[in-house]
Amino acid sequence: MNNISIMPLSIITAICLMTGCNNTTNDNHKENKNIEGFIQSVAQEKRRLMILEAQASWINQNFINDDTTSLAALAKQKLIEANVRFAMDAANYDHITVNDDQRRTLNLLKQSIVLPSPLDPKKSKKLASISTKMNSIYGQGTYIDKLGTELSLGDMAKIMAESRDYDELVDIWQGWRQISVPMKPLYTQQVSLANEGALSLGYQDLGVMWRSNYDMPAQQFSAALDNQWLKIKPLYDDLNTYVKHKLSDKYGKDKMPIDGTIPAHLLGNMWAQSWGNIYDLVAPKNSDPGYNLTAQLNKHGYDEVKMVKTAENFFTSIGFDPLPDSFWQKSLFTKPADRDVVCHASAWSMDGQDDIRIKMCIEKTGEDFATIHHELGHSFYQRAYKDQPIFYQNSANDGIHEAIGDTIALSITPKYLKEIGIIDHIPDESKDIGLLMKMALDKVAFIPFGLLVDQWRWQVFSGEIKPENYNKAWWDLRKKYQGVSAPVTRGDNAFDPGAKYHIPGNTPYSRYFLAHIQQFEFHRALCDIAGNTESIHRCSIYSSKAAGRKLEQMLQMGASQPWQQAYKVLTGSEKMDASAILDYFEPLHDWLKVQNKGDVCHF
Ligand code: X8Z
Ligand code: ZN
Repeated sequence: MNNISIMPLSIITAICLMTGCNNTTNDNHKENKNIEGFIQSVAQEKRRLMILEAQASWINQNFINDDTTSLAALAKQKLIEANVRFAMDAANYDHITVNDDQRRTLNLLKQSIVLPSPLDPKKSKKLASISTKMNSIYGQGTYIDKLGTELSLGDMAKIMAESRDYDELVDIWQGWRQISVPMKPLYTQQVSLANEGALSLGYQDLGVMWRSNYDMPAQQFSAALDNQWLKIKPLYDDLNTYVKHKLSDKYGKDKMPIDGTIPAHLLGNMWAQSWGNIYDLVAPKNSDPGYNLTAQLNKHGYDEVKMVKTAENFFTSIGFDPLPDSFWQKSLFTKPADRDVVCHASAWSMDGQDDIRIKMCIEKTGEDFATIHHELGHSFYQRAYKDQPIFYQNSANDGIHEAIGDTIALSITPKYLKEIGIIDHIPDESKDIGLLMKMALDKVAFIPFGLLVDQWRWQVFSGEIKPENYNKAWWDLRKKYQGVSAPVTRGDNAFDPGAKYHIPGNTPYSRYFLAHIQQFEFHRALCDIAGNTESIHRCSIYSSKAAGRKLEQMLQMGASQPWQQAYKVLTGSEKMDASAILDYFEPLHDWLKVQNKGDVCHF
């Protein structure tokens, strides 16, 4: 390692074997000095490389072209190589007595690399270049439809949300999936290189490495996810059955047989991952809340900046400091007309300090209003932990990072919308089933998708799914967990997982599964602190300083302690608990069972 001036522990051990090394007090003191020196030099080097990588990647994703892709790949390569070296050096301290804090830092250094490369610089260069290239392919992806119109992903997302024309939806659905065909050989190569990297760090494969990042053995983590899913499955199954009947009414039994799987293009979303956009097709009679958030935002003249300002105002109402000026100057809120950008919403901390930004091609819809809150959850988290050492500048587990903004968005209730002037009347309780239905289409429908993406990836990394079966295995899992199927036969070269941002983007996905359960726990805990007396789905923590203080207390801990401790600060418990989401949706679940008249799930 270039600028780290410690003696590798392997050498210390060898010298001790020769000399006896019986002066333990002195040795422990020396080791401690060594470890502190090691940690500090790593912190310095890591910060330097992370800033360079963030800058190169920001520019690349805001101005995608061959040059920026190549520069971003270089910066990524340097960071990955350094992270792998840090992890290997950290392993040298495995059998040395260090304090708890130092042990946690060393463990984080060894575990939290998303894409480990082999040590060979040729291979690490290849890995960084493949991964940056796939990101750019995704960001530049478009589809030219039958009329010759070039459609961006945003254009297509709008059609998927709004069109009720079966054939048009099929066309758009398959059109977007053409962008991922060239990714398949790249992805296959990437799996093999990253697996080699994981192996050199002592993990069986990359999936095991990803699963080892949750303050529990990797095996236990997979079991914990399955366990949570089994609790939520009965609610999901009843929602799926109800939706299937409604789609059958709309499109006919030939297109949507009630004993079949749901064709993936009918659910209002490009990936069939959240279904809120087909609320109009499934809205419960007599219990519709009577307003449409998208329409209300437009009616009140909300533009992109006003939408972000309104979300910021929620956070400041509960006691967080406003976002810095640089956030407003440097963020990207609208899709530029003149260049390719990666539009998928993301939140960035450029320097681990105050330079925080979001990048999002905002559409003026209720859906994007919620996503803005999601992104600001990341931003306020990043700010809250900025005084932690660099190793702890992260969430307690990755699900929690994803859950914070969503937790706040659960407080976008009719009462809150009236308070800020977006709606005029609060619908009475007889309309709650409609509100819960809309929320369930977004949140409950997502849960099996949140689980299956990494089920697929873990099996790909372990070799259980071979490249020739990548696509078939993807659809097998879609069927098994979601009861969703491809609307048309997929070609031999199709690589449908690649058409989902997080596959070329290499973002682990279990985090969203966790977040969709955790956010209901956090919401319940914060509503208790805020003194809520209404049903949990009617609670908004808007303006509750007490709730904000408790939330901030957890956020400030960053990753300094096992996630169970952070959890305890907010929820009083060290365990994930699906009862919060089940309680939230209990009235809807009871209602669904009556509607389904005992019809069970058929997929
Ligand atoms: O990717 C995201 C966020 C950025 S972290 C917009 N989400 C997942 C997705 O879009 O697939 C939020 C929900 C799930
Ligand atoms: Zn996120």
